Amino acid sequence: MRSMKWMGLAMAAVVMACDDNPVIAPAPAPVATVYAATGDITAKVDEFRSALGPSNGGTAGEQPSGRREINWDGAGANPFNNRNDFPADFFNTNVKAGAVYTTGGTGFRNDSTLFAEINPAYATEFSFFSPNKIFAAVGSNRLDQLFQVAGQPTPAVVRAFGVVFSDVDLADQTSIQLFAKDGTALGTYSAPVRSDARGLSFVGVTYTDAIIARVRITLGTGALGATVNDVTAGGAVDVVVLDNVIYGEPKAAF
Ligand SMILES: [Ca+2]
Ligand SMILES: [Ca+2]
Ligand SMILES: [Ca+2]
Repeated sequence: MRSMKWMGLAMAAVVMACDDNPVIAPAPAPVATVYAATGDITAKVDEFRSALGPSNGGTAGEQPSGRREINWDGAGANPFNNRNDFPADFFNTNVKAGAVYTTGGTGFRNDSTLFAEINPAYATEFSFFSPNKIFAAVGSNRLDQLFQVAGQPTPAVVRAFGVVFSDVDLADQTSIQLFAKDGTALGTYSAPVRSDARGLSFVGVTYTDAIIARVRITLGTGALGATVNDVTAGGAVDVVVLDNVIYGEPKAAF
């Protein structure tokens, strides 16, 4: 069976060669559309939202189109705020938005104090996009977002992903890296360096089809810490945190 298949391919190649068209082109790589902004990022974030469609909020079940968005600000998260044990699956159990997180660190923190309880100096570095909670991994500057059908444990894929970051000081250190469901890396997209007093940056990517199964979010060059100061505050680490996470409707990944 296998050899017959090969013969068939060989014959096809000969036929194509006779046709003056000897090159069998591989399938083209998916084309990404990138949205990036720093300074006043509102218009670019709105443009990205519009490209994805209306918000499906915390509606359970796979919706035909639209987007999901996590702003970390809802009252439902209050019991977990300003602690280092924010539930990794909060945004597909408590709130059915199809997002789960992993990290090589020790946990996650949803923070209403600009992380001042970790390090008082952070309050002058960080700001929020949506008032007033912001988010980071604990013990690591990396976290991965995986997708599930909203309210279900079914693995899912999305066609778009974007993040608002706070206090990106160094170029090409804060990024989103996208992976397909077979683990193939689709691309890495850096957030622009901050450019105004508020210090927010945005980067987002859309594809035509839902092909993103996992996103690695890298926040600057090191984890937050009581003795870890930012590069613009006399320290050696570019500390960065995130606010709004915006992504396409999670579709069951068969
Ligand atoms: Ca927020
Ligand atoms: Ca800074
Ligand atoms: Ca920084």
